[in-house]
Amino acid sequence: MLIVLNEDVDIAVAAAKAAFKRGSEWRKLDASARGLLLLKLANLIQRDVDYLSKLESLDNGKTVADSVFDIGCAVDTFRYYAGIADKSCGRTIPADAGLFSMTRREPVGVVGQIIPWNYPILMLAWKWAPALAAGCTVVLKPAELTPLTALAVAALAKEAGFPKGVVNVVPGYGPVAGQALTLHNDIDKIAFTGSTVVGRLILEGAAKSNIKRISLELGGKSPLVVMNDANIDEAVEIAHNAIFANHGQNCCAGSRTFVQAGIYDEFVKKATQMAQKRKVGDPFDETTQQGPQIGEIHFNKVLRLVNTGVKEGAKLQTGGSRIGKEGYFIEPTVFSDVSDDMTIAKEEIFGPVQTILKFNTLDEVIERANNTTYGLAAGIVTQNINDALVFSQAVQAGSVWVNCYDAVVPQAPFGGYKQSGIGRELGEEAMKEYLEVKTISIKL
Ligand code: TAP
Repeated sequence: MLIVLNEDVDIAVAAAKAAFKRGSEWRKLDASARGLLLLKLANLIQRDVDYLSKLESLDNGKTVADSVFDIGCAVDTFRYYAGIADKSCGRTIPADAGLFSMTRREPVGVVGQIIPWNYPILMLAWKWAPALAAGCTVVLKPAELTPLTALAVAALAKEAGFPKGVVNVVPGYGPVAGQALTLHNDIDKIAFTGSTVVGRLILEGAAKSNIKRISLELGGKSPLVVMNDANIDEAVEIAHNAIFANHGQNCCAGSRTFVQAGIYDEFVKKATQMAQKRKVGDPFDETTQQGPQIGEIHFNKVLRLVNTGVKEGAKLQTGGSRIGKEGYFIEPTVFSDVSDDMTIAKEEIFGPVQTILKFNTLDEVIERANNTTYGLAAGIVTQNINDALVFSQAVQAGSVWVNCYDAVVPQAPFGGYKQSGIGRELGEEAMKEYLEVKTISIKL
């Protein structure tokens, strides 16, 4: 049933607007005091990790161990932004015409934040921490499939002492609550993570309303390149985790595994064996590595793409089917003999499906790696620093990992080239996404 939530959105936006008003308790706080509030929130999340991780797994289906890991990353993110809240400096500028010119960085204002279901608490942290450090107020719409931990963390924000109206959560459906935020004239910026299709709608909404600022973190079809000189066991493990982590429901998943011809057959054999060992089942069982996919629609999409892979001639090495009759469990799946024109090499599957492609030279693989509308991440496994640097410079991706994958940390920016997004999350770059630059010039 669709519940019309525009009224709720209006109430939340009005609260956020009032909290942002000049002279409000929030606006009067020193930047360092905002940092202290973020630190308190981080500590409260850490205090409640047991409860929050179980709630996250109940809602999302990821293993409790994965939830605990995500929450640790969320805590680190809040702590990082707590530390830089009061380090956002302007400049003095050697301006013409005898002017004394300087810049100030000021919060954008009321921010609408729309997040997906794959990392609920972590995406919340990536959105709230830089926005609040910058001095904005926020209205968050969590994914309708996973709203529970956002509500629990909002209660912790209250306990931490954030003033009334600074932090707001409005659960609701995307085309209703999400769209209402996107079109709202009192929202100064939307930060969005999710599909490229909805990212486009967000841009349209901004254009149709008040030209609000936009940052987008969208999909990917990220290449992971394994060179002949790689330690094959390490490479197989890196590639396995790059695609199977979080059930493959990961925007920067290494979803095109390019392996050089000299080690291709051995790599496929070992990758298949590793996938077969992956334990799928109850997320609350400590030995489980992979729980169910998020829901029926997504589960069917993954299986449909697997069938397309078979029909288009890729070689199914293992997996490819549902496990059991209940729940949305999918066998860890490995395809070899995948070519660039196949649907499974082009479309984001967002599931536990590894596609292994063969290449001969570095120049060839760079060309093929870049032959996509996406550009979120890329990786290379090699012992040759030259090859690693040539690839890192040539590949069109916001993050490049050498001899590792998915190494995302709060200090370093993350985001997409091309249709994988606009703007950056994490690091100082993310805070800039929530700040306007004001130039003040004084005639001397
Ligand atoms: P989206 O549909 O993009 O959902 C992401 C968020 O946007 C959710 O909160 C969603 O609300 C909301 N939304 C949906 N329609 C909207 C609209 N018209 N206006 C404003 N907000 C709207 O992604 P999904 O359905 O969760 O997954 C679809 C595909 O997106 C996946 O298969 C995957 O390829 C990709 N995806 C990418 C990422 C990342 S991290 N880049 C994350 C998740 C999914 P609801 O709660 O109602 O859906």
